[in-house]
Amino acid sequence: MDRPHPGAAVAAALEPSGLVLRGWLVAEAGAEPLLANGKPAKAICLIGHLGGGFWPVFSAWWREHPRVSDPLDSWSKAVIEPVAAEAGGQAVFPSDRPWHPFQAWAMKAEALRSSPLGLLIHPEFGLWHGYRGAILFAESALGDRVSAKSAMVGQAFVHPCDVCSDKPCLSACPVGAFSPDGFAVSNCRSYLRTEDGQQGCMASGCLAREACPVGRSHRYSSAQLQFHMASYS
Ligand code: B12
Ligand code: SF4
Ligand code: SF4
Repeated sequence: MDRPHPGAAVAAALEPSGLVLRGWLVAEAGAEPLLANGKPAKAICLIGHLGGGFWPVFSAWWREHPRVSDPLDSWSKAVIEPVAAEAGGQAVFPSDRPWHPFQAWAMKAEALRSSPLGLLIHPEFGLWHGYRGAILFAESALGDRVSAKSAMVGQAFVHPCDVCSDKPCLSACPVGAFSPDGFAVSNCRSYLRTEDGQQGCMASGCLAREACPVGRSHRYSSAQLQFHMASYS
């Protein structure tokens, strides 16, 4: 007999952290991530945030652990690893090498699409969301049984960027880092080291991300934006 689906228990266990269960997918045959026992994972449960709801919880934890390295990654592990163990799965994280394809997973779990910036855009939360981990499971039925119910999967989906004729995100970057060839990381990072960059994007967040009109009410706080920019630059 099937064991009870762990989805509801995972979602409930995450609640105090401000993180949310973002969705489920069945691992692609031939591209399954491996479990610690060397066997392929069959179902993947994605965990992340919609808006900055987790920030106050993380900030309080960080004040109590001021010397920890990579604070957001460390907090994510402290939150998600026990939830994964209780659910009978194995936690993996976006910053761990080799990188797991979190964005490719997310496009299957939630039917999201890529924006011209490389970030996935959510119809309600815009560019203001991200991923903090995933739980891998050995049983494919878990993914099947929930992905069929996932809110956006299989429904008519209007990609916000398709109906955004002006695309202000593409003209907002002071060094034109976004082009059809991709994201010029070195142009961006060099600019961030200048006086203008320190007072602009480093202080108030990536101007290209800021220019997007979708989901603006879910924009991160200044403290969160500064934290992400400092970790990225
Ligand atoms: C390497 C990396 C970067 C690199 C290079 C990005 C690149 N050119 O590919 C750098 C350091 C530049 C970067 C920057 C940022 N990143 Co980044 N990054 C990653 C990381 C760790 C690996 C990406 C990867 O190669 N995966 C392996 C391939 C096989 O997986 P994939 O899903 O199939 O690959 C997709 C991406 O590579 C994507 N992609 C291609 N070009 C670009 C360009 C950018 C800017 C991004 C974000 C993605 C992207 O397209 C692929 C197909 O979907 C992921 C986490 C992860 N494990 O995926 C985060 C991730 C993609 N990054 C993320 C974010 C938020 C950012 C930043 C906004 C951080 C910040 N400042 O807040 C910045 C954006 C730049 C800016 N100006 O602010 C988020 C995206 C969330 C979302 N809404 O989609 C992720 C998923 C991390 C997370 N914890 O959620 N990032
Ligand atoms: S500004 Fe328009 S094109 Fe750019 S990310 Fe937002 S919706 Fe998409
Ligand atoms: S952080 Fe600033 S320089 Fe870098 S891509 Fe965004 S707008 Fe351009």
